This record gives sequence, structure tokens and C-alpha cells, in this order.
Amino acid sequence: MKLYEWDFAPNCRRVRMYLFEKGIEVEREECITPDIILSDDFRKNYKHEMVPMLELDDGTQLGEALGIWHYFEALYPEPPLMGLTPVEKALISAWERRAYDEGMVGHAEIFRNAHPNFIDRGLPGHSEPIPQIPALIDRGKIRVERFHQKFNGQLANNKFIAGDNFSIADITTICVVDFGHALEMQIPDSAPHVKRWYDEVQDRESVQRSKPVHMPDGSSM
Ligand SMILES: N[C@@H](CCC(=O)N[C@@H](CS)C(=O)NCC(=O)O)C(=O)O
Repeated sequence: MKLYEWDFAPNCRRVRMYLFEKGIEVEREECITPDIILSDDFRKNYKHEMVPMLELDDGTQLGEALGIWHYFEALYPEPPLMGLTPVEKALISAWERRAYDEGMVGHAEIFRNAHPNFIDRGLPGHSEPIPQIPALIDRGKIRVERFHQKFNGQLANNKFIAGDNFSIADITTICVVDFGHALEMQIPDSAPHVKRWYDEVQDRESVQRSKPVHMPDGSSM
């Protein structure tokens, strides 16, 4: 099997960090060009034109970080990162989705609608031109601010994002906060519990080892 990815992409890091947490080794292929476009070969091979994508030995293509997590969680349940009880599973799914919808998409709106290499590439996964919408930059900033306030409230009473245990909800939230750092956006002073949690998770090997090495323009992070 092979994992297709783009080192900088926060959604690829969601899968990398998960694999490091589990101790699973998978062959990986970087498929981004110097112009920050997914390679022609990759786009021809995978109709959804997005990374991460895991291709199994029989050719089955698994897309979406969430889909890839489900595959590995079923094969390698230890340590559990998606919850064990019905309530844990529901809480982890809900908080992971909030981190994605409110944090990841908010930052992506800022990044994609501002970056010069993303002119006419306003959304991932499309070959046809999709214009940038500059107004989404400001709306993205409002979303990110709300994300920090909501997660600050949750972390005021919880060690990890979805309760007592590290989970995929933490993985996505770490990738979101570091996406912000790459865009020179810091955790606001009004979110001290997010800062406390962020500082604590830095001790995890998976967090350090999954960090991207390059910025989109090829410079070192
Ligand atoms: N919903 C997908 C999102 C995947 C996604 O947005 N991938 C981005 C990188 S973070 C991508 O493939 N971008 C390619 C492009 O912009 O052309 C997931 O959760 O895996």
C-alpha cells in the first residue's frame, strides 16, 4: 500500500500523526510539484484530486483522512484513537468534525483565497478554474476566532479535546493550530486553555515527527 501526500498539507498531517501514534509504517509518496499543484500522474490516477489518499495493494483507493483513519482503526485498534464506548465514539466524532469544519476550513479559506499560487484554485479537488473570493479571507478570520473561543471553553474542563484521552479530535485540532502558525496566526491570549493543551501535546513524539518540513513555496518551516 502507498500513502500519497503533500508534506505541508494539514490534512495529510492528520494521517501522518495518526500513523505515528499507532506505530504503523506505510510507504509514502510526495506528489506536489514546485508550483504547488498535485502532479499530473496523481490527478490522472485519482479522480478526487486531493491528498491524502491511501492506495491499497489491490488498487482500492481510500480518500479522506477520516476514511483512512477508519480503515486503520479497524485493522489496528490499539491504542484506540476513535473511542471505545458509544458515547466516546460520538463525542470524539463530534469534536473532530468541529475542529475540521470550523478550524480547518476557516484557515483554508484564509490560505486559499490569499495565496498567489491558488489564483483560480479557490477549492481543492477541481481541475476547472474556481476563482478566489477575497471576502472569504475576513470571514475565515472570524471563523478561526470563533473556533478558538469554542475550543477554549471545551478545554477549560477537559485534558484533551474530547475528554480524558488523546484522540483524532486532538490530531485535527493540532493540525489546525499549526496551520494557523504557518499563516503567522497565533493562539489568541483570550484562549489560555487552548495554549495549555497545545503546550502539553508538544511532548508527543507523533506531534513532532509529523511536522511538515517545507512551506508551500519550498522554503523550510
Ligand atoms: N476532506 C479532505 C480534504 C483534503 C484536502 O483538502 N486536501 C488538500 C490538501 S490539505 C488538497 O488535496 N489540495 C490539493 C490542491 O489544492 O490542489 C480530507 O479530510 O482528507
